[in-house]
Amino acid sequence: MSQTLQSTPRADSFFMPAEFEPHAGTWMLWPQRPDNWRLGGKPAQKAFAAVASAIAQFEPVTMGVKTDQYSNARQMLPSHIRVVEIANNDSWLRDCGPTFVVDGKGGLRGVDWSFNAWGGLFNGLYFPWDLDDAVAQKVLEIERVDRYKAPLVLEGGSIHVDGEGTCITTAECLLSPGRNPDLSKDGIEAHLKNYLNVEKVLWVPRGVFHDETTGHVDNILCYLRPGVVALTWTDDKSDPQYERSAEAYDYLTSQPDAKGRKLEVHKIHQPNPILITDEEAEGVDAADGTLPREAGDRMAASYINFYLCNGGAVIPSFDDPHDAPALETLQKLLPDRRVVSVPAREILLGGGNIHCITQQQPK
Ligand code: KQY
Repeated sequence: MSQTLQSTPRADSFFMPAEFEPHAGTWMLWPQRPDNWRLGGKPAQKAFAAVASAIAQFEPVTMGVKTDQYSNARQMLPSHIRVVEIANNDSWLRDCGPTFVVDGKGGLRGVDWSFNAWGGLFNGLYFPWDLDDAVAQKVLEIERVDRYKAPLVLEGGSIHVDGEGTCITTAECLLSPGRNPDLSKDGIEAHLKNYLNVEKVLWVPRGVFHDETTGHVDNILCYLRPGVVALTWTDDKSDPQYERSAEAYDYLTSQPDAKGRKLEVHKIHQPNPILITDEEAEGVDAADGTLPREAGDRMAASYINFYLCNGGAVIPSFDDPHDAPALETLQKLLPDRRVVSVPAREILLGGGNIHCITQQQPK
């Protein structure tokens, strides 16, 4: 059974381990909503199935799916991927799922944040989001894991931790008015410290240009190991991403982490600008209250939005000249992992990427 605890992970000596630590498995959700995914989600379903299969080479994968897509998902996914019915509004398990915490002695619990579709009625991406908001609790119940209900609107894609006391987030996202308008920066930081059990929060100013999440950290940078970070980059000073990445680089290289280390920051050049085509835009249903997809809009493409799994790393590719150098550099930076790439344009067209659709359950 799973019960809701009244304390905090910090009070109970539980903490969020880094993604690069061993996993028991990965959670995902199946895409289908036609006002976000073109052609009723069919191309995205193939891309999600490819991501799930790539991860399943390294660790068990569970796919949550709405009732009406159960049969289709079951047939499209190999039998070693577990498929369970979980109602949802869309397919971003990173953001609506739980953040698992451990005690280092075999104990596992989960933090259930409040989810409001990346900004609620202020600038959220769809309405309603009630089914998404219930996903974390359902995952924890399936796993019989006790739950902390955190008094904070937060998505998993807005935090990265090193498992050694440091959390990195962006001010653009966590201080945006659509999430926790009644909390000060100090108040938000106090919740991060209590629910992730970290000592230090690093506030990178902004995320990736035109990111519809209001600048999630998981699209601009990620931890490779303690003290070592990869950052999306462009050498083109006229690109709106240049200033964002440069300020992140300056910030990260000037702030010691919780252990007093100066971060080592590796630049990964972004793909050339990726714009939505006429055909892609035409395939998405218009719906009141959902962010429209317009032809010519630039998507927030970044190789950083990848997923670390047991002995592996699953990296997005975009059919772009920067794909091969990104893969090669990440393979060199992750020598103990097998780096594999999965074509991810169809995931990007939904507004995120491989990291956004996955959530690790630690061992
Ligand atoms: O990037 C993410 N973490 C999620 C993006 C959600 C986009 C919804 N259209």
